[in-house]
Amino acid sequence: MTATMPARSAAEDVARRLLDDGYVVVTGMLDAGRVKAARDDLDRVLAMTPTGRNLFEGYSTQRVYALFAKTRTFDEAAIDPLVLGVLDQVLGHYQLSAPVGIRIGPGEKAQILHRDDAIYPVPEPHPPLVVNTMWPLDEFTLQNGATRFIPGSHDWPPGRTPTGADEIATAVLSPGDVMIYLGSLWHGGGANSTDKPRLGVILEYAAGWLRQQENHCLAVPREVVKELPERLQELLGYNIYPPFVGYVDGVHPRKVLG
Ligand SMILES: O=C(O)CCC(=O)C(=O)O
Repeated sequence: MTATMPARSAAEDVARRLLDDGYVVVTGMLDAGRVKAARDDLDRVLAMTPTGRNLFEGYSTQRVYALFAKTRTFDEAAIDPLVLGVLDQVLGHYQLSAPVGIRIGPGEKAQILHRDDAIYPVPEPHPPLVVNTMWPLDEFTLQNGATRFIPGSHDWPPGRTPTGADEIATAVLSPGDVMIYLGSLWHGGGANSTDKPRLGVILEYAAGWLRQQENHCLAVPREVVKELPERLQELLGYNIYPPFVGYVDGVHPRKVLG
């Protein structure tokens, strides 16, 4: 059982729990209507989405990349005030890095445990660089591929790696919850031994001075971006890291949106 906090919690309290434990689960973030709308729309997208190309993606798992080009159902979640309040405290200046819908299919094996921030060649220990959010759209259970993670592993000394199954916890979550976890927390998708897929969406954020994992300025058509809330435009990359990292022809990138 994973300890939880309610959606009415103060961002400072959620951020403290995140920094202390490496993860925090907040309940009641999406109501049933929003969960259903997101599921239905992602089902439409998933009907056109191939399965993974390697063990990390999972050969029985589908991944919806370029998420904000394909569905409008996570626009609000991406700029949820509580989530952004937590990110303000933990990352300071940040952007969306990897927003991905992940449907783990029946028979999928457990994904290798990893740290999301390990893709950046920054020597350890370092301040938080990456914060991920997992939004389950199905019940996440031990059997159907709930995210696995190692509590406290965000604080491990440099070079320590996972050693055994006994240290791994399972994120048993319900649709409407969000699990927020540091990029330094060891985690991975679970094995799905049921006959039904498990759907969740990760919205991963990274410090504003890093390169985003997905190049949203190319992945999301500009005509689509123009219609989005300004904060979401900024998070997709139409922003600068002060004083001017990310400029376009000498000006702020929001100017290209007109
Ligand atoms: O699907 C999950 O539960 C986690 C997936 C994950 O960590 C990843 O693909 O990087």
